[in-house]
Amino acid sequence: MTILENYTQKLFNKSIDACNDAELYKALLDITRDKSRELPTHDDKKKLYYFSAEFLIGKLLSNNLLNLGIYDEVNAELQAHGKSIMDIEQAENEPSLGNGGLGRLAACFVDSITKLGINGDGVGLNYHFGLFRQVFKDNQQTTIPDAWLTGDDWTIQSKKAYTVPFRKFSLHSTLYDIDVLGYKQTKRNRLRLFDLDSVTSDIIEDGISFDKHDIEKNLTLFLYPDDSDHAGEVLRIYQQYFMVSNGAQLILEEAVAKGSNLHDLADYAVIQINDTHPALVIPEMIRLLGERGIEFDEAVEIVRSMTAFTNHTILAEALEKWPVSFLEEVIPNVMAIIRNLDARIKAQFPDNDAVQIIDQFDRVHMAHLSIHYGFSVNGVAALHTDILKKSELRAFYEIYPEKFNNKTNGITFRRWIMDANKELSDYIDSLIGRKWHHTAELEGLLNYVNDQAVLDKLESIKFNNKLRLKHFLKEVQGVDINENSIFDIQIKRMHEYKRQQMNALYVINKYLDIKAGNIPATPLTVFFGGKAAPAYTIAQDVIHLILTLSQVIANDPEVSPHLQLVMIENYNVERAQYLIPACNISEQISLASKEASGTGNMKFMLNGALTLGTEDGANVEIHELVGDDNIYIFGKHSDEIIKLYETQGYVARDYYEHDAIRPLVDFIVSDKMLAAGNEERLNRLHHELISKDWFMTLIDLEEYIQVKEKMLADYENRTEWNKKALINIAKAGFFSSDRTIAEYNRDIWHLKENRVEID
Ligand code: OAK
Repeated sequence: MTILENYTQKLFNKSIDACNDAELYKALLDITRDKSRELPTHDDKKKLYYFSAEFLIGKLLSNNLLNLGIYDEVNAELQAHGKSIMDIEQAENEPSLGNGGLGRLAACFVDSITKLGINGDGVGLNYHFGLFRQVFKDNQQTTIPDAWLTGDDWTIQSKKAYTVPFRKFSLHSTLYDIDVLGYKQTKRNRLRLFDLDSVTSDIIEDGISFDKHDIEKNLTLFLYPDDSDHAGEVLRIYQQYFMVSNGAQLILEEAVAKGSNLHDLADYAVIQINDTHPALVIPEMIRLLGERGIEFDEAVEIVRSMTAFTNHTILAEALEKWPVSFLEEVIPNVMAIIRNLDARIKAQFPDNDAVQIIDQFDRVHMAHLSIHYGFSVNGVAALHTDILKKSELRAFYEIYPEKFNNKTNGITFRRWIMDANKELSDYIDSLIGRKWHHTAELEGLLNYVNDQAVLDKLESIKFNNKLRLKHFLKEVQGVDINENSIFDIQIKRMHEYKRQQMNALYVINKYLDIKAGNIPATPLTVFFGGKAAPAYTIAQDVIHLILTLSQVIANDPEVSPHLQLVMIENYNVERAQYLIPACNISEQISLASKEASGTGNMKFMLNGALTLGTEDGANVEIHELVGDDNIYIFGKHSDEIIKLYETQGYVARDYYEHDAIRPLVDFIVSDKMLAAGNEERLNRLHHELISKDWFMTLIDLEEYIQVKEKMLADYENRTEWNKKALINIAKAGFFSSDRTIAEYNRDIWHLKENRVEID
């Protein structure tokens, strides 16, 4: 009897043939969990704790089968019974533990940490309903709870539990672990997700609103609960402190168990904080060391020597600042420690306002706390780190140049090509062997750049992935797409700086162009996907624009054979895994200086899409790697943009007056659009673009249209296009998160790498 039959018999008393997909999923889940548990956890003396509010891990079944090295075997067995892993995986709920880039990066990182054989766990929260599930209604985003925890998931309750003291009460935590497997490794790590037994969905009212005051019942309900009022902000502080206090207690318990006397804690643990959500771990660890008899000054130095901080954004609204009074209300003991830490900085740098922890408005700057009381600060792409040093964090760079370092982001190739694009992955194996599974070295593919058969095969794989996406979208969203069109894709959180609105203006331009009789050589399908924060009105308006425009185009028989606009509902990791392998044009069009890195850009490149982008984030490094001929770059450079912000030199209306721009912007409030859409939303967006346009959509619009047109024309020479695609794949190796993690380890963590390489 095979292992799978063994489990189906044991669980359901059925043969494989007699099981439905949900039963097979359950059997495979149990097999995978049992096999993972047979692997010991890492046990080196020193350990990394990666603290993050988000871990956007995606579905785990295929990924874990792959990492265990049994994917092909299981796949073959299922196929022999007429079953498919892809169908079975539909029974798995995607964990809703993240929002965007920072969370997906954390997921790639724990994969790579384990692949490199590093002793390191992720520390976070077990959100019962995660971010939210996005549902479109009347061409607008609505939000419902994402009930992903069913019992048949990957979380396993641990015996560890701690007490977290707040001002008004204490809470007792429960810990859930999710095993993290490294590709063909012999040891595992874990995600340690803290939770509270008393949390209940009973207090959810309609949609995702709930009683924000009932902390015992709401603490781990949602990721990023609405913080537009006082109760919401205070709840965020409760969540963050609950996460870090539990995490810090876990660190101390594990270190002491391995023989630490606490004075030497930094020999046992290093903490990486993923942006500032976990920054309270600094005062909390100092507090806990104090309780255990360590003097304050020494505790400060211990914590400083073991805490490193990663910055993921320069957007002011995302740089957390908590009013002192809120922290006082929730965690006065911790606030007392922050005051002390602040006083030291005020004494040391009395005239340097830019570096204070508590500012003149009595707000605590979490990034400033993290920089002063950590030993490392890193940005996530070369340009981003440069901007931190030169402008955003310049005052800190002048004090602590040695703390600053760059770690350009990366992605795990296991999920983003081997799993998401198995046909391409297998084809690459047939060309250059399997070594790249471990090294990410793909440059051997360059030998095939003039091999027509290889180029044709790449195109046929792309076509198959388009078909796969077509079937998936038909099933999950009921839309029909044209597999013979060019796929142009922009998938990421909805935000003005990412400029989905600029892409929508391009679509309007194309629509009007087709109406004027200019029929494209090849039809074009433009895809968007992304969630908008519920309190972010303009982002909701942009979703509304896209959905309404999509309807207008679909209902126009002159245009719809040549142009289609699709907004993917509830964009998530699973959907990304279908979209990215099918893509021709990767939209990376943020306002230069604003996208810290981007990681979607890397996934698209690895799957043979060409980038249409600004010189922003990691696009700059992609450009350097592939050269001018294999990327489509447009737009103003970051230094010009930064200057425009400093001098308030951008006036949207000046651009709006251009003949090429005005009709596009005005189309938003045309009769056709108003007939299909919501007047208030469309008018607001129109007004916003003309009179504010904080993220300078219009400044780059004309060049964007020109370069995109050039790209579409270039697509008509398929051999040349496929060459560019091949070069992009071949140059993507640098963006493996194994490389990124090796750099973090070399420069920051200094942990043993116990990787084994079997294939
Ligand atoms: C989320 C919340 C607060 C601060 C930052 C984020 C975030 O997701 N930032 C994104 O991080 C990614 C990983 O480093 C970057 O690739 C994105 O550019 C950045 O927006």
